Amino acid sequence: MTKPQILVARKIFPATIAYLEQHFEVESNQDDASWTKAELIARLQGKVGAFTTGSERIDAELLAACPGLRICANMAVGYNNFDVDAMSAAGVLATNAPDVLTETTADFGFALLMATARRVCESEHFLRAGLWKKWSYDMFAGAEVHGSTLGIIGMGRIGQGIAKRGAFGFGMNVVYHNRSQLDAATEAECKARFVSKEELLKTADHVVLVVPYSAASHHTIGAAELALMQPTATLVNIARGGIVDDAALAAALREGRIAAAGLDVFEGEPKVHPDLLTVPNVVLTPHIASATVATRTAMARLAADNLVGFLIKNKALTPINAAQVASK
Ligand code: 8YV
Repeated sequence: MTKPQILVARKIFPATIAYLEQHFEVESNQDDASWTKAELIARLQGKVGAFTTGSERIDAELLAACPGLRICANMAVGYNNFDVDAMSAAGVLATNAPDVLTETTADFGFALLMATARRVCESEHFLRAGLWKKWSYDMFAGAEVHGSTLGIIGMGRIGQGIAKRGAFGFGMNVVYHNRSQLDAATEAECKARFVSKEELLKTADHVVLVVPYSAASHHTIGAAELALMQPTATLVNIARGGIVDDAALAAALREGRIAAAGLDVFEGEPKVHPDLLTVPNVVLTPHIASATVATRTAMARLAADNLVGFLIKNKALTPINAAQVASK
């Protein structure tokens, strides 16, 4: 019997490819670069499934050009690369990779918060440049973390992980803002208090962004929101590029309107706004919040299992639009 054909849009673990090859005829991207949309469409011809990694845009134009496609499995919890309405209309299942990355991503959020508040990268560059000649009372004096106020915007699974680290690990006073308030039991588990976005921005010593990207969350933090923050406050973005207005942030950092920022995601990444590259008080990392070997392996396996589950066993593990596709 011939196996169903699938496409793996980016280079991934050889073990994941080997696993997929047990079930499918697999064409996979072996290049370090991503394919253009035209290349992706060309390679999707004849394929019933696509393994995507969070950056391939799956929209009405692509779906119309690939009528045989039945599922796209994202190796990412975020799925703003999917036009889910267009996928549902075309009867194409969308799946993501939640849960397996929650704790690892929360760890990284905290790593970035610590590095930002305590000026870890700035001081390391100073040392490497041979500039450390003497002790000085205010050398790289940063912002206190323990006992300070942590403000989390976006209180999903990862936001809750960060809240627990802050509250129980560092004795922080945790406030959060979210589309809807969490139930009392979850709030107690996280030791976190719901506040308005405005109150959070005005009172938090450290603001961490963990909201999914959508048209509604575009520029959740822009010039107006930065103006509400304290000049001693720090901002961390591990959510998505586009949640922060990077140009406005670079200006606020340069002018000392906030103390520092830690960014793992950028508008238009892998390009980074040039102004962010020239301000010293920002820690910049290349979208690696989920990047441990174990977690990336688990994410790849879950995306692969969604393809196997849906195309072979008729049931995906973590579908996004199962009901809409079933009703087609
Ligand atoms: C991914 C992420 O590594 O899961 C997400 O939403 O942002 C990261 O964990 C990224 O999308 C590339 O796969």
